[in-house]
Amino acid sequence: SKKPVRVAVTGAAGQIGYALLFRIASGEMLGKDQPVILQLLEIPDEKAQKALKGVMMELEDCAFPLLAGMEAHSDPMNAFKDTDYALLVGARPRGPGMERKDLLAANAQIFTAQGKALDKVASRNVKVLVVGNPANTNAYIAMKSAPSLPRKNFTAMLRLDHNRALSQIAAKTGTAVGDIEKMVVWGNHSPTMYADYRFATVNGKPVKDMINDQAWNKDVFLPTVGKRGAAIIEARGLSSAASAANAAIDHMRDWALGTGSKWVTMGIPSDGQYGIPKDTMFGFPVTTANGEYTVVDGLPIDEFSQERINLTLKELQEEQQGVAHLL
Ligand code: NAX
Repeated sequence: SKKPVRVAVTGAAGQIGYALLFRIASGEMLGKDQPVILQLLEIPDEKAQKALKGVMMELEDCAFPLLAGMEAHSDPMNAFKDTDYALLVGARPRGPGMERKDLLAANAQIFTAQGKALDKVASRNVKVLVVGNPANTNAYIAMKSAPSLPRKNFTAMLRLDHNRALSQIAAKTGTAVGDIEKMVVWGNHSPTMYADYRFATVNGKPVKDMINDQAWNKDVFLPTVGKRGAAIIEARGLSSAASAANAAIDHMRDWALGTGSKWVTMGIPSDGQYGIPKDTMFGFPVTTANGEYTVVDGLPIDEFSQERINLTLKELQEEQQGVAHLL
């Protein structure tokens, strides 16, 4: 049987953690033949550590055959030791009266420390996914704080936006979500993201021809996908957790195991594609194979799309400038 791999998860006692860990341990992320060792990180706070122990008790009680080990940590230098995968879920939420720049600064502190720890102790091939918000900028900070690791190892989660877009298109066109291909979400994981179905097909037929309604795109589809997180909070009284965990599983599984020719969206450091400045952590269409992703390059960008891409890029650049002095 395969040698176990190490999977670090931060914010492990939080709501996304609770929807995520059981699926990793059951093999849904890395395959039903891949044993995993979970290296779980929470803040040193007594309540958080105690809650983490409770989650670990439940993981034990599942008797997952693939769960080869489990550790609780409060220091990233221990949690990230030799880790092959790191899912950075924990982040500082916006508190009452907290300004955007305070939120950025609080998270910059967390992700600088975690980036440095990954740099020192993680596997040199570690695959990092940042879920904690602001996800793109947190991933950017971690990447910049880990200069000895390849830049391409750092990614941000746009997959929830991608999956939300797929479901909206399936509902609109009356088709099966699994038959839709070539969806793209450009930019930041925020309401400025640009979900783009211009290239999407259902069983080979162009989605654009099936919808052919630019007003629906602009006035219904984009706001629905962009504000879906807020709609979930409004309905559930809590932010998206199971769907976020599901997206994290999709992202890591596709990165690790490959998509073939299927397009998926990942937030990755730009190499300059589509005029996005180098290192900007930006949602791009990618395909994956052999543990590596490749940007789907050379797609035509029309005027409307360029405007939307510029808007989400501008927001990301402002976020990055907001933390530049902390790096
Ligand atoms: P919770 O507040 O339920 O859990 C977060 C957990 O992280 C807490 O247990 C907290 O103690 C822990 N934590 C905080 N700082 C930490 C640190 N420095 N090291 C280790 N652990 C730390 O939040 P949850 O609903 O699980 O959401 C987690 C993050 O995901 C939030 O930042 C949230 O905004 C973000 N999301 C990102 C999404 C995306 O698509 N990229 C979608 C869902 C979600 O909103």
